[in-house]
Amino acid sequence: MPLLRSSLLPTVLKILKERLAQLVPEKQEEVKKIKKDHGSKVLGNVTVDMVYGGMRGIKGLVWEGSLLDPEEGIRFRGLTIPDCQQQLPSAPSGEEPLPEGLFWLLLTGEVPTSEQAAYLSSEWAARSELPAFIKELLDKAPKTMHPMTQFSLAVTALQSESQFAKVYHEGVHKSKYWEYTYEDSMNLIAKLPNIAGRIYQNTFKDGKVPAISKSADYGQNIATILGFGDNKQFVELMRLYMTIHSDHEGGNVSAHATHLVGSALSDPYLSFASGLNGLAGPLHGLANQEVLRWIMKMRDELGSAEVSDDTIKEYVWKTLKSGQVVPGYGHAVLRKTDPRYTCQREFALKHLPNDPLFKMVSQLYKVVPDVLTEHGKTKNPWPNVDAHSGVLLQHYGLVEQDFYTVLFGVSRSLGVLAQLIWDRALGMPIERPKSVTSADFKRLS
Ligand code: HAX
Repeated sequence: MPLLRSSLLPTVLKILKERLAQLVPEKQEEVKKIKKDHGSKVLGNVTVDMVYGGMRGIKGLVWEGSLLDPEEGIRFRGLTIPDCQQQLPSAPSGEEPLPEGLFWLLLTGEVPTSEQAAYLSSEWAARSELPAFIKELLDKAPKTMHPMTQFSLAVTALQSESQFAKVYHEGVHKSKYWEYTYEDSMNLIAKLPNIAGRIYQNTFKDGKVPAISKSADYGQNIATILGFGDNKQFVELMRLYMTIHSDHEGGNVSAHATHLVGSALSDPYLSFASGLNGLAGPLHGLANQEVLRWIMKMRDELGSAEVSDDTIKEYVWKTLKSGQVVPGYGHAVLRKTDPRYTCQREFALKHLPNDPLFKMVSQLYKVVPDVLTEHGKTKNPWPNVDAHSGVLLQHYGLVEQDFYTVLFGVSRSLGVLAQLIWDRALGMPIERPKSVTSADFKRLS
């Protein structure tokens, strides 16, 4: 789909669903033609190593919103992160892109106008209220329950509000699936700040949840509900954070899990809850919590005064020799520094260059890649997104690292739900790859 600025379209549409209704039949025709013209072409070989190796490199999914290049990093509908920072609308008083603009871009392939992004801000704020039973459920959750477990629980329980599940039960025609997936997705995205805020305030504070403003944007509302709404830099950080964590093509655990569960026509709530459960794993989204924990432990062990590169090097070796991973480093696809890391580093250089923890993260950036290279196992010794996000949150006072993956999850909803809408619009079938036994491999010639 060619990248257009939405303002160049003949009719300036504010309503995302109306724009989608125009795009869906065009895309359905395009896919029909792709299947007719290219359906029997070969995408690659599958070796036994690939099957034992977490299916790395097997092309088996279609994901429209973003594509990950091993060297260059993520592009959202063709736009790099710096492109998004330049081209997507920002708030009147801000510089960073609004996640609303990114969602529009992911869904339509078009850069929205400020007016269209503002329309999404007001849509999400209008749909943001939680049903009373979800509030009660979260209020009754023990404080010892991990925030990601509370998050997944709340999203699963919200399923009882699913319009998709309701109309499916009533016998809706499949051509309408995408419309109800859209409505559920919009409602779910809209309610996530209230869910995240309630989890944060209940688990770490006094349980009083600030109200969302119906006239504020998504990033501002997230900052407000966490208690940092008056800090302009934190608000900007939330807008940037929500934009860059949204999507990372289709094969990562949270994206793939959401897509896979959705393929059984489980509604967006059930599908996204599955994605969240995957994001809660320490090799995936939970790594941002793990990074902070690891750095804090290192600081405790080495003392909080400045430490030399050699001391840090020894500490990294100690982690590796004890059979643990260095969190925040390595990636299944990337082979260079993650541009999501770079963009957060630039934010830190601009707003908090003298923060001691940021200096330590920078020092790790100097030391860790060489150690991992010498260790010789990791295919990518460079930092990923999770190596940097925590230090920014710490700086502004959001110090409870167990909460960090919840923020990642709020952002991830934008990417995986945009794709889920397209999955239903394109009639993607139930996913069912073939499995084999190890004995089958021995019979190969
Ligand atoms: N520290 C130590 N060892 C590492 C490592 C790291 N950071 N990264 C990879 N390795 C090891 C692997 O464990 C593997 O060892 P074994 O052969 O003993 O199993 C070997 O190096 C080869 O792994 P790889 O091919 O380079 O990496 P994978 O594709 O298998 O895994 C991971 C990619 C991201 C899971 C991996 O690099 C890792 O565990 N990193 C640390 C955790 C982390 O930061 N996760 C977040 C990733 C980004 C993300 O999803 N964010 O949400």
